[in-house]
Amino acid sequence: MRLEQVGLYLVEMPLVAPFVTSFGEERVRTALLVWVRGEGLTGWGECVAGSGPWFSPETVGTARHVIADFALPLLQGKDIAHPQELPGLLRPIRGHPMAKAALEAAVWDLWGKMHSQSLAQLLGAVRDRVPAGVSVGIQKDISTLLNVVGSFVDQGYQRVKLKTKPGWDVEPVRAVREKFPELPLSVDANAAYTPADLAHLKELDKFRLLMIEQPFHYDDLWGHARLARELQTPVCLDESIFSPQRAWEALELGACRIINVKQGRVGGLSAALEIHNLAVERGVPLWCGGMLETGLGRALNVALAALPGFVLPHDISATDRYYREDVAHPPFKLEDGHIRVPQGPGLGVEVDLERVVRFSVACWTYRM
Ligand code: NPQ
Ligand code: MG
Repeated sequence: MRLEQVGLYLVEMPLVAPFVTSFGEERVRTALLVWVRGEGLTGWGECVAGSGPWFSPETVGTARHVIADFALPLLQGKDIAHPQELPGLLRPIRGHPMAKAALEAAVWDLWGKMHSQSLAQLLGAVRDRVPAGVSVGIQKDISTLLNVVGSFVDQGYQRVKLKTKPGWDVEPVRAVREKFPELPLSVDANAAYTPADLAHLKELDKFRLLMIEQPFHYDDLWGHARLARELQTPVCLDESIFSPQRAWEALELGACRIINVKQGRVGGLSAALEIHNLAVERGVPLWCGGMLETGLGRALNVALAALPGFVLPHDISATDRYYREDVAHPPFKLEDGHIRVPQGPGLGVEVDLERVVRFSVACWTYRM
């Protein structure tokens, strides 16, 4: 396949409620949507980078720059035989996994449409629905938290993840555990602790958590390995795993027992498949993380989560957990605590161009 035209939309999607983590508060999700045109069809992808370098070093601005000025020239005039050729073609670019992943995602969607195959089928999915979990931001007080968690439990979410930070950890977790004794529960600190917090983190061991996600700095594999030896609660890594190589190193070091896979963070679907195969080989449980994606990124996550190695509930929620109006149709709904895997060609969702344009603050088009 030859790409004839590529385009980007920078969109600002209002969230139904502010989302607060240890790295900040988001009221609007700024996202970069990518389309690729070739063979008379259009494929779509979403870059998971945010407005600022808070979760990851990349931003929507660095991603646009790297895609437009470095990635597209590397793809110019290339006859792409399969989407899995993208990582090789983009290899000269160091870093920038989210920028590369967005282009790869759009090429997978185009490829699926060309061959009338769903992304789930192309990846080797073994499920037609995936268990939905929900990530609950930091709240203003514990009684608000209990109400928010209760509402998600009533909706059928199968696992609740509490965002934590120093000063919002043991007490909120204790309160939720007391009110919901059987709820599958985890915590995610987004790198807010340091190894000096070891004794404090050990207090979390008594709440039967499924895991503690990314307590330390993303660059600190060694610190996580030492923590993992001291805690009973399994350590899960998110920000630290930005490539298949890093996943292998983390497992070799014993830095985690569980991996949160986000295809954008690890450099694309091909890289995610590589991590998946490594994890299956080693018996390491995986789940699919979330980045407040629009319906485009959400559809891709659902397809990935349908692979055999994804065995824990995901940060894949219904569309209405984040957005009132999404750029893709139909919205994802919770059915018996699960999200159904799209069956149509490629991502299996319809892009609503009117909404893309309405939410966009800038767009760019490139002739290849
Ligand atoms: C996590 N996601 O697992 C991330 C963190 C996160 C669902 O908890 C803009 C860009 C907003 C990136 C909000 C969830 C974000 C973001 C949260 C990442 O760590
Ligand atoms: Mg996380």
